[in-house]
Amino acid sequence: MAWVSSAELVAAVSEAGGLGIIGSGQAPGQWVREQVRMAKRLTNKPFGVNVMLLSPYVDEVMEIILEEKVAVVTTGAGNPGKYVPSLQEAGIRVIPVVPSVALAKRLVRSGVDALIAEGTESGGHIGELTTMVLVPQIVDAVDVPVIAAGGIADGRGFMAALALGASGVQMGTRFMCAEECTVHDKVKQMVLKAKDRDAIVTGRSTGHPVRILQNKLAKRFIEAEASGFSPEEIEKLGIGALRLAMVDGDIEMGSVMAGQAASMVKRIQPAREIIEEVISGARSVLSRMEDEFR
Ligand code: TUI
Repeated sequence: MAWVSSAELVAAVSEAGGLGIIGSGQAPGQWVREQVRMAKRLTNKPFGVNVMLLSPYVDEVMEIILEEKVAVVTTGAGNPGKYVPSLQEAGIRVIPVVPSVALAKRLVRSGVDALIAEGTESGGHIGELTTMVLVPQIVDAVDVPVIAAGGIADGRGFMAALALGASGVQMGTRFMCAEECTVHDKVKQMVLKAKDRDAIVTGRSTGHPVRILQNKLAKRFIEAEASGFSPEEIEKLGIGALRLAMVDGDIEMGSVMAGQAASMVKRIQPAREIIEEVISGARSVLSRMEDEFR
């Protein structure tokens, strides 16, 4: 959620009973420090930072997280094993995103506190497996809490994740249309208009598949891949494109990373209302299930 999940949204989510996570993406350390400090001013509740392990700034971002004593670190796009001991010595909980059982097992051996099992329904950089098959397999393979992510946007998805054995859920796309989310309004409008098949995968040939909403940039990616461009040339198309969409509001040539659940997002509303709707939706599922099994 780089350029999407910043201090205002993070504080609102944590204030409402969730755990807000700052998306640090490829931002320099100083930006991360400012966001952490702003979140601390806006809430006394715990929050986290997501570290994107392909970022050129990963080491300085980790240093700043240690200095600022953030409560929780989640990681994406790689194996965070070498950072686990120093984070944990500082009392920081480490919760990596994993796309496979093999990486889940390896990271549990390195002592992580929990895992996020993220299915291919998610936005941004994705793995191959769906949430439906990934979550139960990781739950069976490890003895730490598993948080489900990918395609979860309401109380039904939340309850489905619990049914698969998850201890909680991570939701990104649904919060793109939170009032407190500082993403450009054109991006929010694009998410609201998205249909079921609009969140497509680009860049498979590069080894870094990325799910984005259909636009001119997505078409360029598809054409470049079909005409046999090299992985380096294809990756070049994406450089700077995330910021271009999320901050500058260029929804044609920018990379509007969003998950398949984009089409389930119906309105702009406060983060607190999103969380309350998910919980009340989950309660309705539970009472319907109880009736069905009586
Ligand atoms: O990281 C994400 N989502 C992201 S990162 C990102 S920036 C980016 N842009 C272009 C190319 C690559 C990254 C945009 N969205 N989600 C968490 C996530 N992590 N999804 C999948 C993974 C993952 C993949 C491979 C985690 C670990 C992994 O390990 C490989 C290994 O080293 O064993």
